[in-house]
Amino acid sequence: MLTIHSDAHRLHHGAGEFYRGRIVPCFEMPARVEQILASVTARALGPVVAPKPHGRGPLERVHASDYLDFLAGAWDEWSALGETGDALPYAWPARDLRQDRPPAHIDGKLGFYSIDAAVPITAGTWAAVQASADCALTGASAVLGGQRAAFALCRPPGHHAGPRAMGGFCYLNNAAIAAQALRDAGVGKVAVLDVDYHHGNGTQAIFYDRADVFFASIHGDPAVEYPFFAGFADETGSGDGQGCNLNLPLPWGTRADAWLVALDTACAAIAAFGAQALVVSLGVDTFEEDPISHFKLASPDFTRIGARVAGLGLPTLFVMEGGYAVGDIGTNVANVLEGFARG
Ligand code: 6XA
Ligand code: ZN
Repeated sequence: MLTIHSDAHRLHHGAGEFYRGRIVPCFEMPARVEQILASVTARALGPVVAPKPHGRGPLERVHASDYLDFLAGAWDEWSALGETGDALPYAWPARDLRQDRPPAHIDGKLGFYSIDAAVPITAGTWAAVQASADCALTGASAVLGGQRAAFALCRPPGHHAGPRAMGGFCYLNNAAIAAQALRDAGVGKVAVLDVDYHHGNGTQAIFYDRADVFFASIHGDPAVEYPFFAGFADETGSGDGQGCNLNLPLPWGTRADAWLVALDTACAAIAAFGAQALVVSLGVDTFEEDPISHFKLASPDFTRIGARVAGLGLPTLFVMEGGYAVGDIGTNVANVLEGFARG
Protein backbone atom coordinates (compact mmCIF):
# COMPACT_ATOMS: atom_id res chain seq x y z
CA MET A 1 0.00 0.00 0.00
CA LEU A 2 1.17 3.50 -0.85
CA THR A 3 2.02 5.78 2.10
CA ILE A 4 1.99 9.56 1.63
CA HIS A 5 4.19 11.48 4.04
CA SER A 6 5.70 14.96 4.34
CA ASP A 7 8.51 16.14 6.65
CA ALA A 8 6.63 19.44 6.92
CA HIS A 9 4.67 18.02 9.87
CA ARG A 10 7.72 18.84 12.01
CA LEU A 11 7.04 22.55 11.50
CA HIS A 12 4.12 22.14 13.91
CA HIS A 13 5.26 21.31 17.43
CA GLY A 14 3.13 22.92 20.09
CA ALA A 15 4.66 23.30 23.52
CA GLY A 16 1.48 22.83 25.52
CA GLU A 17 -2.29 22.45 25.71
CA PHE A 18 -4.67 23.50 28.46
CA TYR A 19 -5.82 20.43 30.41
CA ARG A 20 -7.34 20.16 33.88
CA GLY A 21 -6.24 23.57 35.05
CA ARG A 22 -2.70 23.42 33.74
CA ILE A 23 -0.75 23.80 30.54
CA VAL A 24 0.59 20.28 29.93
CA PRO A 25 3.08 19.14 27.24
CA CYS A 26 1.33 18.34 23.95
CA PHE A 27 0.49 14.67 23.52
CA GLU A 28 0.28 15.29 19.78
CA MET A 29 4.02 15.43 18.93
CA PRO A 30 6.26 14.94 15.87
CA ALA A 31 7.71 11.66 17.24
CA ARG A 32 4.36 9.99 16.53
CA VAL A 33 4.85 10.24 12.79
CA GLU A 34 8.51 9.24 12.95
CA GLN A 35 7.49 6.02 14.72
CA ILE A 36 4.74 5.22 12.22
CA LEU A 37 7.07 5.87 9.30
CA ALA A 38 9.70 3.58 10.84
CA SER A 39 7.18 0.73 11.17
CA VAL A 40 5.71 1.19 7.68
CA THR A 41 9.23 1.07 6.28
CA ALA A 42 10.49 -1.82 8.45
CA ARG A 43 7.48 -3.96 7.54
CA ALA A 44 7.85 -3.18 3.83
CA LEU A 45 4.20 -2.16 3.50
CA GLY A 46 4.88 -0.37 0.22
CA PRO A 47 6.38 2.80 -1.23
CA VAL A 48 6.47 6.10 0.69
CA VAL A 49 5.93 9.20 -1.45
CA ALA A 50 5.71 12.95 -0.85
CA PRO A 51 2.37 14.74 -1.24
CA LYS A 52 1.57 16.88 -4.25
CA PRO A 53 0.56 20.47 -3.36
CA HIS A 54 -3.15 20.97 -4.09
CA GLY A 55 -3.52 24.61 -3.05
CA ARG A 56 -6.46 26.22 -1.32
CA GLY A 57 -9.27 25.10 -3.64
CA PRO A 58 -9.99 21.69 -2.07
CA LEU A 59 -9.79 23.21 1.44
CA GLU A 60 -12.50 25.75 0.54
CA ARG A 61 -14.82 22.86 -0.33
CA VAL A 62 -15.21 21.97 3.39
CA HIS A 63 -13.92 24.97 5.36
CA ALA A 64 -15.20 28.57 5.38
CA SER A 65 -13.00 31.12 3.67
CA ASP A 66 -12.75 33.39 6.74
CA TYR A 67 -11.58 30.40 8.81
CA LEU A 68 -8.82 29.61 6.31
CA ASP A 69 -7.78 33.29 6.35
CA PHE A 70 -7.63 33.12 10.16
CA LEU A 71 -5.41 30.00 10.11
CA ALA A 72 -3.13 31.46 7.43
CA GLY A 73 -2.63 34.74 9.31
CA ALA A 74 -2.86 33.74 12.97
CA TRP A 75 0.85 33.42 13.67
CA ASP A 76 1.72 36.78 12.11
CA GLU A 77 -1.01 38.52 14.11
CA TRP A 78 0.10 36.78 17.30
CA SER A 79 3.81 37.48 16.87
CA ALA A 80 3.00 41.13 16.06
CA LEU A 81 1.92 41.38 19.72
CA GLY A 82 5.51 40.56 20.68
CA GLU A 83 4.54 37.03 21.74
CA THR A 84 7.07 34.31 21.02
CA GLY A 85 5.32 31.30 22.60
CA ASP A 86 2.40 29.38 21.08
CA ALA A 87 -0.88 31.13 20.37
CA LEU A 88 -3.72 29.62 22.43
CA PRO A 89 -7.36 30.73 22.82
CA TYR A 90 -8.85 31.73 26.16
CA ALA A 91 -12.32 33.15 25.44
CA TRP A 92 -15.14 31.52 23.44
CA PRO A 93 -18.53 32.64 22.07
CA ALA A 94 -20.42 30.18 24.28
CA ARG A 95 -24.20 30.33 24.84
CA ASP A 96 -25.76 33.78 25.29
CA LEU A 97 -22.83 35.45 23.50
CA ARG A 98 -22.69 36.88 19.97
CA GLN A 99 -21.86 34.29 17.28
CA ASP A 100 -22.15 36.72 14.38
CA ARG A 101 -19.18 39.08 14.93
CA PRO A 102 -15.74 37.66 14.14
CA PRO A 103 -13.43 39.70 16.40
CA ALA A 104 -10.76 42.02 15.03
CA HIS A 105 -8.15 41.11 17.66
CA ILE A 106 -6.20 37.85 17.45
CA ASP A 107 -7.08 36.92 21.08
CA GLY A 108 -10.74 37.03 20.13
CA LYS A 109 -10.23 35.31 16.78
CA LEU A 110 -8.46 32.38 18.48
CA GLY A 111 -11.59 31.75 20.57
CA PHE A 112 -14.08 32.48 17.78
CA TYR A 113 -12.46 29.90 15.51
CA SER A 114 -11.91 27.10 18.08
CA ILE A 115 -13.81 24.70 20.31
CA ASP A 116 -11.11 24.26 23.00
CA ALA A 117 -7.57 25.15 24.07
CA ALA A 118 -5.86 22.02 22.74
CA VAL A 119 -4.85 23.72 19.49
CA PRO A 120 -1.57 25.63 19.83
CA ILE A 121 -0.60 27.68 16.79
CA THR A 122 3.16 27.95 16.19
CA ALA A 123 5.17 29.66 13.47
CA GLY A 124 5.01 26.56 11.27
CA THR A 125 1.46 25.40 11.97
CA TRP A 126 -0.13 26.72 8.76
CA ALA A 127 2.59 25.15 6.57
CA ALA A 128 2.27 21.84 8.44
CA VAL A 129 -1.52 21.66 8.25
CA GLN A 130 -1.50 22.43 4.52
CA ALA A 131 1.01 19.63 3.96
CA SER A 132 -1.12 17.31 6.07
CA ALA A 133 -4.18 18.05 3.91
CA ASP A 134 -2.04 17.55 0.81
CA CYS A 135 -1.15 14.06 2.07
CA ALA A 136 -4.86 13.22 2.26
CA LEU A 137 -5.57 14.73 -1.17
CA THR A 138 -2.65 12.89 -2.76
CA GLY A 139 -3.95 9.67 -1.22
CA ALA A 140 -7.41 10.38 -2.63
CA SER A 141 -5.85 10.83 -6.08
CA ALA A 142 -4.06 7.49 -5.77
CA VAL A 143 -7.34 5.75 -4.96
CA LEU A 144 -9.09 7.56 -7.84
CA GLY A 145 -6.22 6.41 -10.05
CA GLY A 146 -7.06 2.79 -9.36
CA GLN A 147 -5.07 1.88 -6.24
CA ARG A 148 -7.07 -0.40 -3.96
CA ALA A 149 -5.91 1.59 -0.94
CA ALA A 150 -3.55 4.31 0.26
CA PHE A 151 -2.36 5.55 3.64
CA ALA A 152 -2.15 9.32 4.21
CA LEU A 153 0.25 9.74 7.14
CA CYS A 154 -1.33 13.03 8.15
CA ARG A 155 -0.08 15.17 11.03
CA PRO A 156 -1.60 17.30 12.47
CA PRO A 157 -4.76 15.18 12.58
CA GLY A 158 -8.11 16.56 11.41
CA HIS A 159 -11.36 14.96 12.55
CA HIS A 160 -12.26 17.52 15.25
CA ALA A 161 -11.92 20.45 12.82
CA GLY A 162 -15.31 21.67 11.63
CA PRO A 163 -16.24 23.99 8.77
CA ARG A 164 -15.17 27.02 10.83
CA ALA A 165 -13.36 25.79 13.94
CA MET A 166 -10.19 24.09 15.11
CA GLY A 167 -10.06 21.84 18.18
CA GLY A 168 -8.56 18.72 19.75
CA PHE A 169 -5.16 19.00 17.98
CA CYS A 170 -6.96 19.45 14.61
CA TYR A 171 -6.92 22.45 12.22
CA LEU A 172 -7.94 21.21 8.75
CA ASN A 173 -10.22 18.19 8.44
CA ASN A 174 -8.04 15.97 6.26
CA ALA A 175 -10.54 13.09 6.04
CA ALA A 176 -13.42 15.40 5.07
CA ILE A 177 -11.26 17.23 2.53
CA ALA A 178 -10.36 13.87 0.96
CA ALA A 179 -13.96 12.60 1.02
CA GLN A 180 -15.13 15.79 -0.69
CA ALA A 181 -12.34 15.47 -3.28
CA LEU A 182 -13.56 11.94 -4.07
CA ARG A 183 -17.09 13.31 -4.54
CA ASP A 184 -15.83 16.15 -6.71
CA ALA A 185 -13.96 13.65 -8.88
CA GLY A 186 -17.22 11.84 -9.59
CA VAL A 187 -17.54 9.16 -6.90
CA GLY A 188 -21.29 9.17 -6.26
CA LYS A 189 -21.41 7.95 -2.65
CA VAL A 190 -18.56 8.12 -0.14
CA ALA A 191 -18.41 6.81 3.43
CA VAL A 192 -16.17 8.05 6.23
CA LEU A 193 -15.52 5.47 8.96
CA ASP A 194 -13.97 7.02 12.07
CA VAL A 195 -12.27 4.45 14.32
CA ASP A 196 -10.39 6.96 16.49
CA TYR A 197 -11.15 6.77 20.23
CA HIS A 198 -12.71 10.25 20.08
CA HIS A 199 -15.85 11.19 18.18
CA GLY A 200 -15.12 12.93 14.87
CA ASN A 201 -17.34 15.93 15.57
CA GLY A 202 -15.79 18.02 12.80
CA THR A 203 -16.40 15.44 10.09
CA GLN A 204 -19.93 14.89 11.36
CA ALA A 205 -20.65 18.63 11.23
CA ILE A 206 -19.29 18.99 7.70
CA PHE A 207 -21.52 16.27 6.23
CA TYR A 208 -24.48 16.28 8.66
CA ASP A 209 -27.15 17.44 6.22
CA ARG A 210 -25.89 15.57 3.17
CA ALA A 211 -27.06 12.30 1.63
CA ASP A 212 -23.93 11.75 -0.51
CA VAL A 213 -21.45 11.19 2.35
CA PHE A 214 -22.19 8.69 5.13
CA PHE A 215 -20.40 9.17 8.45
CA ALA A 216 -19.96 6.36 11.00
CA SER A 217 -17.97 6.75 14.22
CA ILE A 218 -17.07 4.35 17.04
CA HIS A 219 -15.85 6.25 20.09
CA GLY A 220 -15.79 6.84 23.83
CA ASP A 221 -19.22 7.87 25.17
CA PRO A 222 -19.30 11.69 25.02
CA ALA A 223 -21.18 11.76 28.32
CA VAL A 224 -17.78 11.08 29.90
CA GLU A 225 -15.31 11.76 27.11
CA TYR A 226 -13.97 14.51 24.87
CA PRO A 227 -15.45 16.14 22.76
CA PHE A 228 -18.37 15.96 25.28
CA PHE A 229 -20.82 18.00 23.16
CA ALA A 230 -21.25 15.71 20.12
CA GLY A 231 -21.14 12.01 19.32
CA PHE A 232 -24.36 10.73 20.90
CA ALA A 233 -26.37 7.94 19.27
CA ASP A 234 -29.37 10.19 18.63
CA GLU A 235 -27.37 12.31 16.15
CA THR A 236 -28.52 10.67 12.93
CA GLY A 237 -28.24 13.48 10.37
CA SER A 238 -30.62 16.23 9.30
CA GLY A 239 -32.57 17.25 6.19
CA ASP A 240 -31.35 15.32 3.15
CA GLY A 241 -28.73 13.72 5.41
CA GLN A 242 -31.25 12.14 7.78
CA GLY A 243 -30.08 8.55 8.36
CA CYS A 244 -26.59 9.20 6.96
CA ASN A 245 -24.87 9.67 10.33
CA LEU A 246 -24.21 6.76 12.69
CA ASN A 247 -22.68 7.25 16.13
CA LEU A 248 -21.69 4.19 18.15
CA PRO A 249 -20.57 5.44 21.58
CA LEU A 250 -19.04 2.81 23.88
CA PRO A 251 -18.18 2.88 27.60
CA TRP A 252 -14.74 3.29 29.14
CA GLY A 253 -12.99 -0.08 29.40
CA THR A 254 -14.41 -1.46 26.11
CA ARG A 255 -12.37 -4.43 24.88
CA ALA A 256 -11.82 -5.74 21.35
CA ASP A 257 -14.76 -8.14 21.19
CA ALA A 258 -17.36 -5.47 21.97
CA TRP A 259 -15.51 -2.90 19.87
CA LEU A 260 -15.47 -5.25 16.85
CA VAL A 261 -19.24 -5.83 17.17
CA ALA A 262 -19.63 -2.05 16.76
CA LEU A 263 -17.29 -2.20 13.75
CA ASP A 264 -19.55 -4.86 12.20
CA THR A 265 -22.56 -2.57 12.75
CA ALA A 266 -20.74 0.36 11.12
CA CYS A 267 -19.56 -1.74 8.17
CA ALA A 268 -23.06 -3.15 7.58
CA ALA A 269 -24.46 0.41 7.53
CA ILE A 270 -21.78 1.56 5.08
CA ALA A 271 -22.56 -1.37 2.78
CA ALA A 272 -26.32 -0.71 3.02
CA PHE A 273 -25.71 2.96 2.16
CA GLY A 274 -24.08 1.81 -1.08
CA ALA A 275 -20.74 3.58 -0.62
CA GLN A 276 -18.44 3.43 -3.63
CA ALA A 277 -15.32 4.60 -1.79
CA LEU A 278 -14.24 4.67 1.85
CA VAL A 279 -12.19 7.10 3.91
CA VAL A 280 -11.04 5.69 7.27
CA SER A 281 -10.19 8.19 10.00
CA LEU A 282 -7.52 6.00 11.52
CA GLY A 283 -6.86 6.74 15.16
CA VAL A 284 -5.13 4.12 17.27
CA ASP A 285 -5.81 5.82 20.61
CA THR A 286 -8.20 2.90 21.28
CA PHE A 287 -5.02 1.08 22.40
CA GLU A 288 -5.02 -0.19 25.99
CA GLU A 289 -1.91 1.82 26.89
CA ASP A 290 -2.91 5.10 25.33
CA PRO A 291 -2.20 7.86 27.88
CA ILE A 292 -5.38 9.90 27.27
CA SER A 293 -7.97 7.24 26.33
CA HIS A 294 -9.95 4.47 28.01
CA PHE A 295 -10.54 1.58 25.60
CA LYS A 296 -8.63 -1.69 25.90
CA LEU A 297 -7.61 -2.85 22.43
CA ALA A 298 -4.35 -4.84 22.26
CA SER A 299 -1.85 -4.59 19.40
CA PRO A 300 -3.02 -7.79 17.58
CA ASP A 301 -6.61 -6.44 17.59
CA PHE A 302 -5.58 -3.75 15.12
CA THR A 303 -4.88 -6.43 12.51
CA ARG A 304 -8.50 -7.58 12.88
CA ILE A 305 -9.71 -4.01 12.26
CA GLY A 306 -7.79 -3.86 8.98
CA ALA A 307 -9.13 -7.23 7.85
CA ARG A 308 -12.74 -6.28 8.65
CA VAL A 309 -12.46 -2.99 6.75
CA ALA A 310 -10.97 -4.83 3.76
CA GLY A 311 -14.06 -7.06 3.80
CA LEU A 312 -16.11 -4.09 2.57
CA GLY A 313 -14.31 -4.45 -0.75
CA LEU A 314 -14.15 -0.68 -1.32
CA PRO A 315 -11.38 1.58 -2.63
CA THR A 316 -10.05 2.81 0.71
CA LEU A 317 -8.07 5.79 1.91
CA PHE A 318 -6.67 5.59 5.44
CA VAL A 319 -6.12 9.02 7.00
CA MET A 320 -4.07 9.21 10.20
CA GLU A 321 -5.80 10.73 13.23
CA GLY A 322 -4.91 10.18 16.92
CA GLY A 323 -2.81 7.77 19.02
CA TYR A 324 -0.42 8.87 21.76
CA ALA A 325 1.30 5.71 23.03
CA VAL A 326 4.31 6.72 20.98
CA GLY A 327 6.31 3.54 21.59
CA ASP A 328 3.50 1.36 20.17
CA ILE A 329 1.87 3.64 17.63
CA GLY A 330 3.95 2.34 14.70
CA THR A 331 3.10 -1.30 15.44
CA ASN A 332 -0.59 -0.57 15.86
CA VAL A 333 -0.91 1.44 12.64
CA ALA A 334 1.14 -1.08 10.63
CA ASN A 335 -1.07 -3.87 12.02
CA VAL A 336 -4.19 -2.18 10.63
CA LEU A 337 -2.59 -1.66 7.22
CA GLU A 338 -1.21 -5.21 7.09
CA GLY A 339 -4.56 -6.66 8.20
CA PHE A 340 -6.22 -4.75 5.36
CA ALA A 341 -3.62 -5.79 2.78
CA ARG A 342 -4.00 -9.46 3.72
CA GLY A 343 -7.76 -9.28 4.17
C1 6XA B 1 -8.14 17.36 24.45
C2 6XA B 1 -8.25 15.98 23.94
C3 6XA B 1 -8.21 15.98 22.47
C4 6XA B 1 -8.36 14.60 21.88
C5 6XA B 1 -7.57 14.50 20.61
C6 6XA B 1 -7.75 13.23 19.87
N1 6XA B 1 -7.62 17.36 25.79
N2 6XA B 1 -8.72 13.18 19.02
O1 6XA B 1 -7.04 12.28 19.97
O2 6XA B 1 -8.94 12.14 18.23
ZN1 ZN C 1 -8.46 10.61 19.34
